[in-house]
Amino acid sequence: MEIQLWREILAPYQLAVDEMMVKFKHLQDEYRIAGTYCPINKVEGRVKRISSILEKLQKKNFTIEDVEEKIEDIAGIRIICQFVEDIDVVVNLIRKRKDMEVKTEKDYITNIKPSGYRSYHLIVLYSVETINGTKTLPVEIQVRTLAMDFWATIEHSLQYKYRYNMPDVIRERLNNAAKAVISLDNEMSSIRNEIMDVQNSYQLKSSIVGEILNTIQNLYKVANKREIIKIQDEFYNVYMQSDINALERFSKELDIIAEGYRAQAIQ
Ligand code: 0O2
Repeated sequence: MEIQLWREILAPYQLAVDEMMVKFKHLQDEYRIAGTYCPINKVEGRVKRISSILEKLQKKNFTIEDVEEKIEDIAGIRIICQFVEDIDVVVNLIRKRKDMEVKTEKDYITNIKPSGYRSYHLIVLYSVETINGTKTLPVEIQVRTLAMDFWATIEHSLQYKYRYNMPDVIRERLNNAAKAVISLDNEMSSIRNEIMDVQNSYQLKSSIVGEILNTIQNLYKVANKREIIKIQDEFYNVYMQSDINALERFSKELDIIAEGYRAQAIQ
C-alpha cells in the first residue's frame, strides 16, 4: 500500500487518540480541582506503527484489506493507575461514558496471560469527525497499575529482542518478576488508604495555597501596599504552622477582605 494511503487511513485514528487523551487528562484535572484522589496517574496514547500493523496482519493471517475491519488496536490509549482498585474505578468511568461504546472487555488481571502479562483491556467504539464525515473507529484502552506497566514495558522490549525465541532463563526471570509485581501491588493496596489520605491532603493544601496567592495577587491592584505586606506576613505565619484548617480559615478571611474591595470598586 502506498504511504499516502496509509496516512489517509491512519489520520482518523490519530484524531481519536488525540481527542481521547484530552478527555482522560481532563478527568485528572477535574479530580484535582475537586481536591479529591484521582484514580488516573498517567495517560498515554499512540497510533500503531505501520510496521507493527503489517506484522500483526501477518501473524493473524489477515490481508491488507482487513486492516480497518480486523485490527482493533490501531488506536491505543493506556491509562496507568497507582493501585489495582483504581482500575475498576477507571473501567466503570469508561463504561458510563456516552462518547464511547464498550465493544469488548478482556480481564487479564483475573485471567493472567501465560507470559505473566496483566492489564484490563477494553475495545471501545469512538466517533471522529473528518472531511469525509463521521467515522466510528475501534480504540483499545489498556488499564493497568504502574507496577504492571513497568513489567509489560520490559517484557515487550525483551519480546522484541528475542522475537519468538526467548531463552528459558529470561522467561523464568520474567515469571518471577511477574509474581513480584503481584505481591507489590497487593502490598501497596494494603496501605492504599494511608497513601490516599496523604495525597488528598497535599492536593487540598496546594489548591488552598493557590487560591490564596491568586487573591493576594489581585489585591495588589486595589489594596494599599502596607496592608498587602501585612497580609503576606500573616500568610507565611499560617503556612508555616502546617495546619490545613488554619489555612482554610485564612483563605476565607482573605476572601472577605477581597470582597470588601470589590464592593468599594462598585460604589
Ligand atoms: P503492541 O506493540 O503493544 O501494539 P494476540 O492475539 O494476543 O496477539 P490481540 O488479540 O490483539 O493479541 O489482543 P490482546 O491479547 O488483548 O493484546 C493486545 C495488546 O496487549 C498487545 O498488542 C500488547 O500491547 C498487549 N499485550 C498482550 N499480551 C502481552 C504480553 O504477553 N506482554 C506484553 N508486554 N504485552 C502484551 P500488540 O499488538 O501485541 O503489541
